[in-house]
Formats: sequence, C-alpha cells, structure tokens
Amino acid sequence: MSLHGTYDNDNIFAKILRGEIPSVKVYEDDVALAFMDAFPQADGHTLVIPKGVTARNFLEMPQEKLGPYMERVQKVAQAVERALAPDGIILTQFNGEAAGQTVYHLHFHIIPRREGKSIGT
Ligand code: DGP
Repeated sequence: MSLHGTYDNDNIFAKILRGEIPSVKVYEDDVALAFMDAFPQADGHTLVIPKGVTARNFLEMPQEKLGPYMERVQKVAQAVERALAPDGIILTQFNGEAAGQTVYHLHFHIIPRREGKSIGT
C-alpha cells in the first residue's frame, strides 16, 4: 500500500463516523470525533479523527482544516490528562503502511503513559 491512493469510503473509521460500527465515543463536534482504541496500547488509549475529509493521512489533510482538527486533538489530550492523570502522554500518528498505519483515515493516537509501565501494559 503506497503512501497515497484513493480514499476508501468503507474504511473502519469512515464506518465509525457514519455509525455503522459501534465505538466508545469520548468527544464529538462538527470537526472531529474521539473514541477509545479497540486495541489499546495503554489504559485510556484514544483516537481522534477529523470529520468531513477524505484525508488518508496527515500529508493529505487540507491545510485550512488542519488547525481546527489539531485544536481538537489538544482538547482531547487535555481531557485525557484531567481524567487519568498520567505521568506522560504520547501523541503519535502514522502515514503509510511502511510507517505502521493500518487504517487509512487520518487519526492521532493519544496514549497515556505511566512511569514504570512499558508500552502495551
Ligand atoms: P494505525 O496503526 O495508526 O493505523 O492505528 C489504527 C488503530 O485503530 C489501532 O490502534 C487499532 C485501532 N482500531 C482498529 N480497528 C478498530 C475498530 O474497529 N474500532 C476501534 N475503536 N479502534 C480500532
């Protein structure tokens, strides 16, 4: 799978946005949806996806939509901090299969970290 290609309207996150697949939502407005990752790398692992775009990854995100989307990513990360009081928070985002991306609708991972706990625990 190359870095760019046709946006698949039936990717998992598009289906979550349309309500065709259930998700545990933690934030939603007209710009973005945040929900719990189904395969969490740590307690509280949350995903934030933009609405109304066909961006497979960060590189394809229209510039004028990037600011509002990133504001939501920060807002949700701040909410995760308030809710879980982690020692640290990883913000990460993969572009392309070679980089580890598996779902081709732009998303940021928000992963709370605790001192002394390795990733995946
Ligand atoms: P990435 O490797 O960056 O494309 O991460 C995709 C993430 O999506 C991965 O952490 C697992 C998560 N995921 C995959 N399928 C589902 C699903 O059906 N529901 C939810 N909530 N998360 C999913």
